[in-house]
Amino acid sequence: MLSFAPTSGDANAKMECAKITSFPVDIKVQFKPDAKPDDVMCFKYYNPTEIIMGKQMKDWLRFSACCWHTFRGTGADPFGFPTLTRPWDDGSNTIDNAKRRLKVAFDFMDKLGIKYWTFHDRDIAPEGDTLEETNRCLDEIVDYALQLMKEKDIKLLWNTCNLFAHSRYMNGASTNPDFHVFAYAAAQVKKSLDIATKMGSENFVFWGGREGYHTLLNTNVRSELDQMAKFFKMVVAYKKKIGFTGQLLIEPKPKEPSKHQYDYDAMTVIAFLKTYGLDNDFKLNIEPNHTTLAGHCYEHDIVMASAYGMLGSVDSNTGSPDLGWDTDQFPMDVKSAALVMKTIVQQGGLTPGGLNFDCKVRRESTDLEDMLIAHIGAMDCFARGLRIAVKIIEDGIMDEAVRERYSTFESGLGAKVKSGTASLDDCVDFILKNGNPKLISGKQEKMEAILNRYL
Ligand code: XLS
Ligand code: CA
Ligand code: CA
Repeated sequence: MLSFAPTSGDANAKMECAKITSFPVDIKVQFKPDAKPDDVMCFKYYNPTEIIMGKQMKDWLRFSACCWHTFRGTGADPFGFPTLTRPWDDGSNTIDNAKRRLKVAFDFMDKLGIKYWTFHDRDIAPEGDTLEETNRCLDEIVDYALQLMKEKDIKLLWNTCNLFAHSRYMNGASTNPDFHVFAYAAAQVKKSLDIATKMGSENFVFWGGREGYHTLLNTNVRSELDQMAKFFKMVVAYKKKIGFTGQLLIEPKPKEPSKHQYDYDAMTVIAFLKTYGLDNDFKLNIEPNHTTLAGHCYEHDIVMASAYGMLGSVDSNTGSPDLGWDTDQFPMDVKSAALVMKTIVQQGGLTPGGLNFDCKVRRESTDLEDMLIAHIGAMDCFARGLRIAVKIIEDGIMDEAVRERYSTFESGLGAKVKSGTASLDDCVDFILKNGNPKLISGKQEKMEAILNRYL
């Protein structure tokens, strides 16, 4: 979600801000495999150029920092004022402030060795009173961002449109019952696709926070889903028209801010894409924080999307499964990271997608160094996850156990069923000949115990 820095009326503070053009912690984060546990300003597991399973670690992991949380987050929540004041941000809605923020952001990524970034159109540039004025601001900032990208050799993993914060989108964007709002959203997306093309973005994301409903009493769900599909068809046509080569991605989320969101989870989105004939044009950007919000385990949507060849990218964060809302925390759980990386490695990587840190430091994490520690910790967690995943894959014990579990579909009538050439009558004959099936243990505890040996 977008949040905005506090406005500072203090003229001296504003002048001090204006002088800051780099992230004010002097560091270039290094790989130190022998680091002690409390040395958290270095990587213990992430060694970007080390070759693992035929690829450099940085190419398996493709880390990206996000603008909205990391550089627009203020720590404000529905019950409390901002706690995170950043010395480079004067809180003004000006181009100068937007440029300075971006300059510091690129310096921050450079210090971490992060080679990709992501943004919403409205995080990086001020919104004006009209579409034309807003687009002018955006153009100026995009040109500036292109300079910074070149200077620091940082690429755009994806950009996206904020189609949820402005009051015009309170009833949705493409699913809005009012065509006027649909058209505004389309105009906004067109501009962002032009920007994506100009910036060489490798992907483009749609997250439909208000594409859903609060009550079915005022909602025609079929009309709204048909509208969303038409909107995406227009996007595909425009993508072809301008020659944008990036991957289009949809990001599932079950709820928040809407009570029910149409892009509920991976399988819902895949079914939507297949229903409307859009499945060759889109893949999924999976955020595990949203997966747990949908009532699944952390890696569920990553595994489901990958199983159908639809895993495009990952918003690498976590929620607190004991809560019912979207906390966007930094991913620090090694076991989850290992399971995610196992799926990613087994599908051959995420390119052109990546691991985007759609995460915010806690409201209480008020030191500037917390921003660095959070990213370093999350990068190292996924690097360790990658190392563990590769070991599990190379040993093959767990995959062999799963293969063996389905082996009765590899020969005889099982194989005929698998190839689609068997009938119900064949199955009856099989049972008459072979009698009742035996109970075969699922071996859950054995699998859990084996996994623990790798962690
Ligand atoms: C919100 C989403 C959002 C998308 C991009 O919950 O995670 O930030 O990733 O609009
Ligand atoms: Ca996200
Ligand atoms: Ca989220």
